Amino acid sequence: MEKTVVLVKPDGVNKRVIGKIMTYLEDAGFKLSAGKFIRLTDDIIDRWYAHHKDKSFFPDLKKFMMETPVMAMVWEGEGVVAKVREICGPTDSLKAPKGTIRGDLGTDIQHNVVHASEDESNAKREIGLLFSQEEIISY
Ligand code: 3AN
Repeated sequence: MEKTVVLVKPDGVNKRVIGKIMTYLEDAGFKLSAGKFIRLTDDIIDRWYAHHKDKSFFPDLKKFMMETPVMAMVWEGEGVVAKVREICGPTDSLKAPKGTIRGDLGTDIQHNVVHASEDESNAKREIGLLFSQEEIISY
């Protein structure tokens, strides 16, 4: 079954909206297959955001992602990668429509509450970076 990675970022952890975010995804019919708090390291963030490494906002992004542990989750279901991206809304919370996670709970382009894998190959890469096979359950 298709899987995707969702991170509740430090702004979401601080706002105490982890449960709300899970509810958006459960209400959409998806299944939580794994979840844990992880303190992201320098090395993981470099690999996670390799496409942003040369951007001016990267040092700030890295600092932000290390402010608290993130809640890392694997969600499963048909079409989960694209559907979860829709439920999250566009990157900039200020432009995200109401009804999306970022539109309802985010603050701006950096403080946008969640990460969701961009496509299936990134989902596999991100699962490999954060989870071992035995942490991902079927039920
Ligand atoms: P998405 O998370 O929607 O796939 P990406 O991969 O373009 O968006 O960006 C990853 C993260 O980098 C965003 N969630 C945001 O926190 C940060 N980011 C992206 N663009 C900017 C920007 N112009 N200024 C500050 N932070 C940014």
